[in-house]
Amino acid sequence: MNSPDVAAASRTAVDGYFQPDADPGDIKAFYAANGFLVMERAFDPDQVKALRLEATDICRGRRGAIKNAERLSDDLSDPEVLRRFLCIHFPHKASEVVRETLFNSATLKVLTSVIGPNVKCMQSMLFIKSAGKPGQAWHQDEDYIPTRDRSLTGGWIALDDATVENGCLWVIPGSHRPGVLWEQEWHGDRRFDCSDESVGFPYRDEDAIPVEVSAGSVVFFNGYLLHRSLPNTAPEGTYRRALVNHFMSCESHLAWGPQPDGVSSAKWDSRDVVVVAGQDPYAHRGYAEEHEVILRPDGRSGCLDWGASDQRVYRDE
Ligand SMILES: O=C(O)CCC(=O)C(=O)O
Repeated sequence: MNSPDVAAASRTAVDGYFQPDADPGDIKAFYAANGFLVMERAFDPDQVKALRLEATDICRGRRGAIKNAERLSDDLSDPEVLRRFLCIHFPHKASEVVRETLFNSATLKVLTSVIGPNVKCMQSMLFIKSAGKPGQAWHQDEDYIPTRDRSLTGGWIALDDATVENGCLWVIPGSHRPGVLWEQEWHGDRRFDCSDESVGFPYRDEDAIPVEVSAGSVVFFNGYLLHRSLPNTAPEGTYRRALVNHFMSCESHLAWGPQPDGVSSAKWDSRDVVVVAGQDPYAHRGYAEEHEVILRPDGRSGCLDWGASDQRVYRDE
């Protein structure tokens, strides 16, 4: 990867790398065609530094307990702590520093351009992904977080420069357009974590492009876009940290999380959301806390607890 400044100067909006002063119409047009874009310099170096420090404090349990995580001794060094984590879900519920990222101005500019004026957030994920940690196989986020209007949008904030070597995102441009959720199955591939892999789609791995970005950039991607990440193969002691926030339109119901007893699928609307822009037409329903901060398993031992119904065997077993 080029140095961040050289890379930023040599790119144009044509390849999907935008600056915070970009025209909202250009943002919307590129995203509609490709299903992703990069907003460079959305967060400045001081904000990135603060988020990295916060990430370490979250992993140490200093922002409250993390479900499924062992209690760690204060004697452990930061690298020893970070090495134990791949991904923590819902850090915005524990950390004000993380929660503030939902309201980042460059982020809101993109979200209101590609979703509409009314936007809510339902999820955040903090990826530490230290050297040797796995990636995530091909998937579409709407398989996990369904919206009614295909408005699901990930905002992937790079806390380190993300490169092919350390496991950046890969996307298949335009793969969101058919609006099909492809079948999923267990991959049996040690390069990837416990989540299933999307299969049967009409694209090849060669159609994918790596989205290398410098720290402080945000990769936005549509919930139907096929994307994956590969393992971090960078030297020991390095990280590919990213904070991913997920957003959708306020107009859509959110049938996600524990379905309340006696509520039909059509009426199911999780209220564990944060409105980040505009108006929420369902504000009169109030808001709730349904999810807790939880560690995501990164290997076979945890896969069965993560919703796998079958026996998960790796290809080399
Ligand atoms: O950061 C990664 O390695 C994977 C992130 C991802 O696939 C997602 O947020 O949907």
